[in-house]
Amino acid sequence: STSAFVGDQVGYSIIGIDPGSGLMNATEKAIKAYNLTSWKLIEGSSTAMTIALDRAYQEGKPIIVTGWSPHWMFAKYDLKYLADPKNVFGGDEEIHTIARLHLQADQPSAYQFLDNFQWKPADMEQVMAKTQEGQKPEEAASQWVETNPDKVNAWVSGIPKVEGKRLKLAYVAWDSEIASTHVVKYVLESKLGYQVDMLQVEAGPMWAGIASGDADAMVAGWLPTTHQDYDEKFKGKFEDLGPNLIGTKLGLVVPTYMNITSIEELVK
Ligand code: PBE
Repeated sequence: STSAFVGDQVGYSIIGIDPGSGLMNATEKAIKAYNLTSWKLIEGSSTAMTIALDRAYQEGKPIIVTGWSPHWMFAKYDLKYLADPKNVFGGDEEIHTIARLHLQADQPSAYQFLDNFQWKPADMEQVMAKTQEGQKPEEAASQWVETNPDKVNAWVSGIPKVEGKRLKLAYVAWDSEIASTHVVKYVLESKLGYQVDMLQVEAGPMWAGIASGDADAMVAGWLPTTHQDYDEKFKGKFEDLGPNLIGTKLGLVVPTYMNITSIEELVK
């Protein structure tokens, strides 16, 4: 019957996140690449997406969302990525730390720590899980830092403490970046003596803010594919300190109870 087709089941809607995120751009590309002409991508936010997912999941209803890893939703629900045979969503992605120009000369201690900062998807997921359970991001971050002294010491050992210095971190309210940015802020403040301001913006302004020097750094640069447009647009106006996390993934995500495995099956 026609009502069995997944498009009819979900109203030809893919639940997206914030416009300007790499994931939304990639999904628009996927809609073209796979010829999903009757489908629409719904703009919203990370929070709205997870609320819609939770609601559908509780009722066992079909839903297609834009998703990424690391993310707490894969621990909370049984989910799967739809296969992406055209590789629109990219392969191995890394999250990079991006600094404004001259940060090394102006703030050597912060720069050195930011350059050292790197962790694993499982680390980030621990912080995200706590936040999801209802802890404030500040508490989840400080708790993680204080219970992982070996990892944290490796980031800060030998770096001179500062006094009376401020630093501005830009970030987007993606669950993964809320976790990482709060951890970095807490380490800068509690271990190195900085006072850190967090500037919450959208993806484009985040990159623009580093390029213009309005913000000092961010730990949310998804490369080489997700933020490729921003990377190219601002080339030469920032310093890439390399990956702080390796092992990410992006794509279209559905509950495992849905009888579908590939984006190609969305074509009627
Ligand atoms: N995300 C999470 C971001 C990067 C971090 C996948 C939602 C994006 O730009 O799409």
